[in-house]
Amino acid sequence: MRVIDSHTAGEPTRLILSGGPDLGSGSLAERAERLFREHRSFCTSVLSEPRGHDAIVGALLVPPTDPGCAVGVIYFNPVGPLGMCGHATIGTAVSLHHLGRLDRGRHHIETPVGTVGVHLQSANRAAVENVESYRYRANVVVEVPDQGPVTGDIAWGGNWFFLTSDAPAPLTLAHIDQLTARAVALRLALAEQGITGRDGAMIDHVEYVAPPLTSEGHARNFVLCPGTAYDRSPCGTGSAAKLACLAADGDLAPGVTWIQESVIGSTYSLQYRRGSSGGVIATITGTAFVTGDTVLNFDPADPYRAGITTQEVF
Ligand code: PYC
Repeated sequence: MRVIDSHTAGEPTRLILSGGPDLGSGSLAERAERLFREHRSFCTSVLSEPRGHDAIVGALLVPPTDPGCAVGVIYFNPVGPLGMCGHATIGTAVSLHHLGRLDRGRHHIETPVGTVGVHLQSANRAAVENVESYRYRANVVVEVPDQGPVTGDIAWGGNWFFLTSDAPAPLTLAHIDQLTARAVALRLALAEQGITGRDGAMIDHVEYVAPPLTSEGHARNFVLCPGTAYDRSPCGTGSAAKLACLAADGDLAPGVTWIQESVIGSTYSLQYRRGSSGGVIATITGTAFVTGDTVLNFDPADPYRAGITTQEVF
């Protein structure tokens, strides 16, 4: 199986070029669902140890249903499919350019939650025009065991997020273990208390937000992804969800630049325009680098060929 590895603002993407399962026809949402239902060991074998680690996001190239799209992509991490993925879209565009398969300029990419725009500005920099994002509920209080009440907003940015400024520790690498443990407990409490996204959708990302630590940043975040890995980048879909909340509060006007810092200090530059359904269309600009062009081997005799994993979403 040939893969191209990259990182976007520190967050890794593994683009699968060949050797993936045949997902048949249907919408990308149907094919993404089929990927995890019928080919789970493929997902864990490609992403989990010993070939990978929990933070890697897979990007499986599939034929798009819309002939106007350059490619279709299904994003997934070791515990399940993602709707959209900002960092992996930037990584995919940069990796396809590295292979000579995508020219600089504007393209469309089909994802399970809709078509996004990609403007490949240079060999390493791309701007993603995301699906429409919106705040679903504001000032939601969740009772978290050993933490007390935590207040936050629920927003859609291509995945579901609970965003809160009730961070348990400074958003720095020195506090990763504490941030992760608290965010996992918060996500579990959301599920146990029936607090969901629209139509009962599970909230699988938790985003702590705090003031920036650099002079150019506007805010810093820590984002827990499905499973227990945190996003090394500022999380493209999480940053879009943040912009939807800022727009809903009247705290950021369309077209104004927002610099979002991640917990490792990497940044995305964002702006938004109004969407047709009352939300925002965020543009997420970031930088990616190709780190490997690899052939993965799967030896039938290898007891760990399907990866080492016990993790469920929680
Ligand atoms: O960049 O949208 C993102 C993302 C989601 C999960 C990991 N990265």
